[in-house]
Amino acid sequence: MVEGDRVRIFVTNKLPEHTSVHWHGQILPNGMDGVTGLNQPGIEPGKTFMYEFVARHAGTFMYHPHADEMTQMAMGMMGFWITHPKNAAHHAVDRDFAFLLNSYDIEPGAYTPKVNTMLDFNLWTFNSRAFPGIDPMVVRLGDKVRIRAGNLTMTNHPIHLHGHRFEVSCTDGGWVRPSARWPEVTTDIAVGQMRAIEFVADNPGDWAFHCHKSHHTMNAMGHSVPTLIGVDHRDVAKKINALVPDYMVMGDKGGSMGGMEMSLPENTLPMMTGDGPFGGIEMGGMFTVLKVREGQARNDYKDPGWYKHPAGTVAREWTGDAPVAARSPQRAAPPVPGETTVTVRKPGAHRGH
Ligand SMILES: [Cu+2]
Repeated sequence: MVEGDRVRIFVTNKLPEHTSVHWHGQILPNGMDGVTGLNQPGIEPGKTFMYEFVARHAGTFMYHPHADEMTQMAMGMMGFWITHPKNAAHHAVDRDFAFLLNSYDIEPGAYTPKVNTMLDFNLWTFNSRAFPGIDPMVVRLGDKVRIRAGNLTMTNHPIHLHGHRFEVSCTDGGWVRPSARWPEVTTDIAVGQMRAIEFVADNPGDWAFHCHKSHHTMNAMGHSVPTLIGVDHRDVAKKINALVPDYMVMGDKGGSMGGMEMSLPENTLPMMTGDGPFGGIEMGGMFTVLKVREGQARNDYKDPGWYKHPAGTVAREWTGDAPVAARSPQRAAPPVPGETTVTVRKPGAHRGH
C-alpha cells in the first residue's frame, strides 16, 4: 500500500464459525473497523464482506479477527500491513525487514494448536516460523536498516539486537519525531504494539537478533520439570537403564542440549537447536541472525555464509596462568582463603544528611 491509496478488501469466511477483520492502527470510518457486534455483524461461514477505506498514514499496521479472537488468533489468524510513504524519500532505508511475533501451544506430536492457553505457549515465532527455520537478515556494511516487529501474542517481547545501537523510529501510532528518540539495544514490544527500529549496520559480523525472554528462544518443552542441578543421579540412571534402555537423565549440570541427539515425536521441534560455525547455537523460537557484510550487492539478500573473523578477533582458550586481578588500595593484601570480611557502617555514621 502507498499512503493515500483507497483500499478495497474482500474477506471470504471459510471458517465453520463467524469472523470479521479488524485493521489495527488504521484511521478509518467507524463501520470499517471490524469489531463484530459493535461495527458490523459477524461474517457468517461462506459469506464475503467488503471493507473499503483510505490508507491515510504511512507506517506499519496489523490485522486480525475481532470475533472469537481467542480461538481464531490461537490458530494463527493474523497479518501485517505496511503502508509506504507517498514520497519515497521520506523515511528511506536501504534494508527493511518485517516480523509479526506470534505464538502457539502445540503438544509435542500434535498438529492442532491448543486454543484455551492463556500464557504458557510453547512455540514462539517470527512470521509463524521458529529458529533455525528463519532466514538471516542480510545487510551491507553501512546500510541504514529498519526492522519492524508487531506483537499479536499474549505477552510482551523485549527484542534485542547485538553489536549495534538502534532507535525506535515508528510505532503503530505513527513516526517518532527524531527529537523524541533515544538509543537502545533492546526494545520491549507489548501485546498489540508495533515497533520499527532503525540503525546503521556499521559493525561487520553475524549478530544475534532475538527476544530476550529465555523461554522465548526455545521450542516445545515441559515447564513443570523438577530442577536437578547438583543432584548426582548416575546410580539411579543405571538402575533405570537396566529396565528402560532409552531412559535418559537430564539436567544435573544444567539444561544444555546443544550436543544432544534425541528422538522426538512427529511434528515436534527440538527444544533448542541450530548449528553455527563453532557448534550448537542452542536457540529456538524467536531468534535469527543479522549478517552485516562488506561487498554484499545492493539488492542481494542471499545468505553469504558465516562471518570470517579477522585473525585474533575471536574469544579463545587461555592456557597460561590467570593474571592477578587488580584490587583497590584498601584491599592491598590478597584475601586469605576462607576469610570473609564485612565492613559494617552503623546508622550513626549517616548523621548530617
Ligand atoms: Cu518473547
